[in-house]
Amino acid sequence: MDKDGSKIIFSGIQPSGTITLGNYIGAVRNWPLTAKMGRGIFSVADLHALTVRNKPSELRARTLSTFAILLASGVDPENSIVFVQSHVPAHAELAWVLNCYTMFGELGRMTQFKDKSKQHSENVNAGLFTYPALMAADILLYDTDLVPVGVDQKQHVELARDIALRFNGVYGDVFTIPEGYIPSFGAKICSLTRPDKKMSKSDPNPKSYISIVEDADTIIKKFKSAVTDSDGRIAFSPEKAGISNLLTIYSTMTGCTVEEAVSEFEGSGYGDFKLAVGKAVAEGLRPLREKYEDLMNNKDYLVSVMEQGAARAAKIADRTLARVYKKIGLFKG
Ligand code: ATP
Ligand code: LTN
Repeated sequence: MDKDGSKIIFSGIQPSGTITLGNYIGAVRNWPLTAKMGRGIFSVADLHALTVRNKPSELRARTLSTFAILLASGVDPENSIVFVQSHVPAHAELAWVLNCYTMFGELGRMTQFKDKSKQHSENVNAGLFTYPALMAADILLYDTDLVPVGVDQKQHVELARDIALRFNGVYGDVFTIPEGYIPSFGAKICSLTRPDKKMSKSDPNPKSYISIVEDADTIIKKFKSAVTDSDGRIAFSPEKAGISNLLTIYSTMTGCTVEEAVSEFEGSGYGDFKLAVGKAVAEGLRPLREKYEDLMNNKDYLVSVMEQGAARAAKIADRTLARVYKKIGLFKG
């Protein structure tokens, strides 16, 4: 909660690749909307992206472009705080403290850790394991009430709650207990090539995801080749993962319900349906793409927003960190 009683909304996104339609529908699109419920604080989680090996120049470039995408998606730096995680040292500092209040067993149960350690079996580093403690630090530094995320991050937000409750149990009411804010629809957009898997920006197959800033022709082409099934019916059901995913995407991008989408395409072939979804997405993302291109041509502006955001975030975060250090007994002369 903010000093004036308004709700604090915090979320983050890793600059681990190009922002996908899944990231947009499941999370980023909801950030400016939830920010209207109180005060929004949003971060490009570059420290989290270090759990896999990056080319330094690429990580730097992706951090800038992810930041631009947040602004292009409607996050307003006047009303919200937008910043890069590593620009506010309190995140790494609180993460260390929280590591000492997070159990080995809890971290080992995290699905993302299990999945990613299979995906990167050559580099199962300690950062990958303690990733949720850094995410808890991100959230708890700002007295966050709500955390808008896709469904895959629900477990991490719940762990942040558990860590906060454990800490408060020892030291009193130090942290606000956060809650996840998961959209009732579109919280898991699936891969276009493997509709049983979530769409992921670090997927090695670029046909599996839509980057929200790619050109209209590429978007339409990817939808045309999306994997579906062979029974030819347009219906929403668990056995029809590919078609259901496309219906979800269509309805979230156009604002209609799934039922309306199903009746709109009743009797159509898969080819026409996929083309219509592709066009709706390409068209729906057009304003975002144009704003993004403008912003990327104005790097000085982006850097100045980043600096302002970091200064505003640090003011809040440093206060929380000082409160924590005092409570746990770190000496200050
Ligand atoms: P990576 O592939 O590097 O793990 P990612 O695509 O899963 O990345 P994150 O940075 O981990 O993206 O997630 C950013 C936000 O987007 C989170 O709130 C997450 O829940 C949400 N999100 C990610 N993928 C999807 C998806 N396929 N559908 C809905 N929401 C998603
Ligand atoms: N781990 C998140 C990104 C993230 C985040 C956060 C989300 C980093 N810090 C704080 C919500 C709150 C992910 O999506 N992989």
